[in-house]
Amino acid sequence: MLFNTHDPGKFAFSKHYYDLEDIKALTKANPNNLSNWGIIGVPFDSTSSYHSGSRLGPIAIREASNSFEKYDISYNRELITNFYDFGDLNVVHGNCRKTSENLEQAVDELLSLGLFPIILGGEHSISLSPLKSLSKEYDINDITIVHFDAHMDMIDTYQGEKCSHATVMRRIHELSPKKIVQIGIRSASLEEDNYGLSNDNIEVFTSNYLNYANEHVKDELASINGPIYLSIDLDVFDPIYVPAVGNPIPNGISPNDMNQLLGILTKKQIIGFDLVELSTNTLGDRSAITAAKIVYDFLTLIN
Ligand SMILES: [Mn+2]
Repeated sequence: MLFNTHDPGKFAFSKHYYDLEDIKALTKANPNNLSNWGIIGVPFDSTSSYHSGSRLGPIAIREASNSFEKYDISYNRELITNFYDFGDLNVVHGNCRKTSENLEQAVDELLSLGLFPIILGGEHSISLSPLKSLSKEYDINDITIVHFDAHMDMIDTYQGEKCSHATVMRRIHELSPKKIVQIGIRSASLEEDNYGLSNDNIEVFTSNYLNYANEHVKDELASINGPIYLSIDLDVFDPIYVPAVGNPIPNGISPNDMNQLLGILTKKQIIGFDLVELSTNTLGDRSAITAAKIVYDFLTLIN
């Protein structure tokens, strides 16, 4: 089966494809063009520890995407980026490692087509696989991870598991990236805080810091050189905007904060992007619409 996925519908404005060779020919003609993207949903939530339900995240995001116009008046831009929605990964519920292996293979296939990955969660454990895939094409020591989250996700083992939504940034840090920049953090264990403080290549901006000293974050993002992997846990938002997440925490960032920072990041060399932890079974709810808008804004701005 293609990408080991099934098809629950497409993200709005996804290009149709009839033949993978057509996609390859198109991306080969523009080898340095960072505007060719492939979407894969990962409906996996087996390591969720509070609100489960993010297995329905990809379907809720796609459904909400149909509420937007192709032209974005606030950016004065049309969504013209070339992207293909390949449906949802066939996950192995209850098995984080096997699901991660399936996802790594699927992202390998995306990269071989010349497409950069957009991964829709699912919970946060899914972020490790795209980075493992990308590190086969890029030097991992050159990649900066920009991580929006209420939580550091730097625990070594959580509930006895190395593969978990709560340990994913620790696993990514162990791959030796250039730097991990964490934005919106307002929940961590002492172990995680100490780990962050004892590693020079982990930069943590707490939620208060973001709210009251926004220029520091903007300057940090503007100064990044080289490839960037972007991981957005939707719990980075204040629950007033995005309540339907696995682990909501008060005092988060606003959609306006995200717009400003996305505007800076999309001028950089982003090579992969994931959006995780949407946990809703209500079509069209505000959390799903905010999630879909981030993907839509990303695709509008990245080209
Ligand atoms: Mn989180």
